[in-house]
Amino acid sequence: MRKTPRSMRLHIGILGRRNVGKSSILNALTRQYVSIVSAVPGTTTDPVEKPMEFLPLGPVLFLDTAGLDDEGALGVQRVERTRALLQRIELAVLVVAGTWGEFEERLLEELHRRGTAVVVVFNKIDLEAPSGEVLEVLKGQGLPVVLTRADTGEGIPALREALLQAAPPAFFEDRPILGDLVPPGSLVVLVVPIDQEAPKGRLIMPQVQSIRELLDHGVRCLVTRETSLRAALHGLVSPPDLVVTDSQAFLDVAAATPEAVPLTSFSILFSRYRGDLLTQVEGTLAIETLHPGDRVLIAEACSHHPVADDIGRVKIPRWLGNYVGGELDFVTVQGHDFPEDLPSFSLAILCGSCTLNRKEVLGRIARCSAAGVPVTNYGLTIAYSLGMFERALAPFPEALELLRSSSILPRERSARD
Ligand SMILES: Nc1nc2c(ncn2[C@@H]2O[C@H](COP(=O)(O)OP(=O)(O)O)[C@@H](O)[C@H]2O)c(=O)[nH]1
Ligand code: SF4
Ligand SMILES: [Mg+2]
Repeated sequence: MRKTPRSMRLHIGILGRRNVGKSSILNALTRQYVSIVSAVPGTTTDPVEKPMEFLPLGPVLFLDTAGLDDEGALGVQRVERTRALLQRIELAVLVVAGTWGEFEERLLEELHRRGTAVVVVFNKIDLEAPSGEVLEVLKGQGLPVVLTRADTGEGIPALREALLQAAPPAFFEDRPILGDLVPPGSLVVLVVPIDQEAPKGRLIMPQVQSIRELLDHGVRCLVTRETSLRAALHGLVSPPDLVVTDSQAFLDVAAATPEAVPLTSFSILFSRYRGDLLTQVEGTLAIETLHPGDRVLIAEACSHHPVADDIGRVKIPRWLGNYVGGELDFVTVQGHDFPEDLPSFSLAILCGSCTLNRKEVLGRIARCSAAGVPVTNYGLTIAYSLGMFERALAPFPEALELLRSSSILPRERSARD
């Protein structure tokens, strides 16, 4: 991700008068000392640019600016430089401390004129809270408003979520599912079990989308059931470059696939495509610290009718319970329901979320993160509890790096019953 070019990153500008806490907000959001904070107005002179992998949005470029109310000959130059930045900013954080005035009103008008998405932040709420009247007017205009104390971090998780919600929809489109994992001309084997969960007469969307994307990228693609995988692999003159399976067939497929061939699941591909793979890999590691009786949330994005050996109601509870060494307290929600009492859960497991768009999935991940609840998904949970987490992450070097640098090591055992 560090290689993402600047132009592809969402440009988030932090704007407002001098000394309202813009640099402090940037530092709190990034949890780094990126920009100098000082009680002396006008400390940030040249705009500070910080490219980073920002959860939950992904690759962004933060632009911390000099106050737009700077004075004097130098001050005027700084204001001009900041104004020039306005045309690059796609999402503006308009920071106010205390009173919303003429200055903020004009800045907001200019941002609207440019079509820039805006989140309003009232900072320094320990010193002065915004008036209820102003809040109502701003919210009445449909503007997201967040109250923060940048020096203590209060309100920063809410600001993260507001940024996610306000980000332009185009930012969430056009991510690859798997076409970028292998070069054109290579061969990918897709393993599709035809079991009682498979819909009659068709394939499901993640499978269809994967096939189409591979074709678009000039990659050859072989689709087979898990029962025919060995024969299919045997018939090839050289091993495939990647195998992708339905998570439920992981063990059989892993047994049939040579160790040297990268293997993953559709659901793990979807964690990267629709959600945030690295956050969910980190969340999966929390399985290691689960105890029997802990509450685990299973959040399915659609309201499909559960079948006898349902993945979310039967298989995952069984595999995870086996791994943990006792029964867990599972709560299942479906569709757009998402529980209010999130902090009571020790782990949240999202389904493949094939019916949600990326923004919604990132919203769920952000809500869990803000509540301090580790969050994972079906494929990652299954791979982990079946003792093949590292293998299932083979196609994603960054995820492997994260796993290897973690202090938690998955046990070398499987929950297979
Ligand atoms: N009391 C209080 N002080 C804050 C808060 N946020 C920032 N500050 C302080 O306000 C001063 C200006 O902050 P800075 O981030 O440099 O403002 P900028 O000029 O807008 O970038 C510094 O002394 C910060 O420590 C807050 O929420 N409450
Ligand atoms: S939305 Fe979730 S539960 Fe529904 S079909 Fe897709 S992955 Fe399965
Ligand atoms: Mg500053």
